[in-house]
Amino acid sequence: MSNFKVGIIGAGPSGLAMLRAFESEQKKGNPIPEIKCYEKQDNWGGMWNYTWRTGVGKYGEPLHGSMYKYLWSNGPKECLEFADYTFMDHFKQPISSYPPREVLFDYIEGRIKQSNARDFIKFNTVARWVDYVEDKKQFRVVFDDLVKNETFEEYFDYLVVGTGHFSTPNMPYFKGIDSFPGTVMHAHDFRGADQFIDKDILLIGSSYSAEDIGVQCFKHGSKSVTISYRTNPIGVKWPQGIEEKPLVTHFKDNVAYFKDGTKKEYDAVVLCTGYQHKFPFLPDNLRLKTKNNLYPDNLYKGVVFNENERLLFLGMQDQYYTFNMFDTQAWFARDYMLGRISLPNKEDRDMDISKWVELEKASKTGEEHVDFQTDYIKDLISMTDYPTFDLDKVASMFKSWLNDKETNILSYRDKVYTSVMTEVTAEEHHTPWMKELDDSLERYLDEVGVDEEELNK
Ligand code: FAD
Ligand code: NA7
Repeated sequence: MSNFKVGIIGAGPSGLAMLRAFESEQKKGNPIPEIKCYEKQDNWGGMWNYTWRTGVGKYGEPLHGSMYKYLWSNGPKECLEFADYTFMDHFKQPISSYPPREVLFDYIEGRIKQSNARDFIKFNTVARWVDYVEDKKQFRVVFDDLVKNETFEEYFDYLVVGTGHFSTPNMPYFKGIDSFPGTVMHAHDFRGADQFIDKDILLIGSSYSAEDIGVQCFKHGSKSVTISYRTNPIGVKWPQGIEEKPLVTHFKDNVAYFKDGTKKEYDAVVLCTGYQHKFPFLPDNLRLKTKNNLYPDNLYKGVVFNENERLLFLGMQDQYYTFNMFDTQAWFARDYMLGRISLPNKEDRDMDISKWVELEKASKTGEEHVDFQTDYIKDLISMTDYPTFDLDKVASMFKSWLNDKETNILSYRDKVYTSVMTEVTAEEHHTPWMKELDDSLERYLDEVGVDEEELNK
């Protein structure tokens, strides 16, 4: 064992990628440091670990989960596939390109279950506070064991933060919303469309959450869906029943007034206004301060905190790529901690960061953003032994996906893509997505779809 100690906060896909990276090193017979991972929920999987709860969890902690029932992957699974554990490795048969949440959870869990990673994770344990102890060159981390209701501390030479950034809502105020008589919630608390059946629903925001919650509510039977945008509309061809309007100016009772002078009555408002990067356990000098960007400032290679290079962050970017990007970051983080990758001096790191930040600023379209993140991952992969894969092909799948959504937002999930890892083409799901109301793993793997009569309705 290498004689240093690594603390990982969070056992979502990013934290698990870190554990996997060290495991792959250990399997080669190489020494690894002492590792401990702390997770505030009672299971791994991060966002993919669905909870019915809202507000606070069992132990009174702010609830992490923002996922909801009937959530299906919003991008092709072929774009997020692990290079070292493919969908074929896990399911042993081709599956569709857009699986539901439970299926993706199963896949994430399948890889990590192959190792003894669970032994390294302490669940129901929340990181409360971190100090950097300069003379020891270590982090002192204060944790709460939520089950025992006990506080304890640990020291680490490196600290890896993988706590996600789609959990703490950004909740803007709109004049008059305080007296809106119906439901008002943030997307973080949305748990499924059931309560919005036959309702007129207003979604504020024009990104992934607004698009997906809007389409789900339409699918499950909302009377009407309005999506209100601040800067740009989503701009796809919407079916009758979903419309986009410019920003709400104010509310009066149950009526929303919009910038274009129109107004409409609503039963419910869902704020799909994004999330804050929030690290209540980090002091000011160790805190990453960023909006939801493709290249957060102050992170060298998107991972190493530039003010204290023993503090690492995983998964803090806005995401086209997800699971495989977290892997490439974790492999980079591992090799850096093992001393195989040396850091340039701070001035050169600043220059490297600025280069990426400027490149992001210059990229405007969805396609350019895909290219940006692809180049970022290529850069990371070139530095480690993470199995390389055809990133240009993945980028072109992302671009087709963007196009598929524009062509038909209701059926893009019926498309199939080919894995660059296995060259296996996905199987069409047995039921068109718009007709599939059951998102369980059991139903998904069932070979029988809805009957013809249902389909033709
Ligand atoms: P998370 O998954 O958020 O995990 C962070 C973990 O850290 C959690 O388990 C949390 O409990 C733990 N934690 C937080 N604070 C503490 C603390 N103080 N102490 C201890 N533990 C702590 N991605 C896709 O690829 N496809 C999709 O279709 C998709 N849909 C999404 C839909 C929604 C509604 C949301 C919110 C996200 C979606 N994502 C999707 C993105 C998703 O966030 C990533 O796939 C992935 O879960 C990010 O992994 P992570 O480990 O970085 O963060
Ligand atoms: P995003 O992608 O960060 O988008 C946030 C959206 O909220 C975006 O359209 C913003 O508009 C809008 N926003 C933010 N503040 C306001 C205010 N004050 N008024 C109106 N609109 C506002 O978050 P999402 O929740 O959509 O997606 C996050 C993840 O969840 C994603 O990875 C998914 O997979 C699921 P802007 O364009 O900035 O004007």
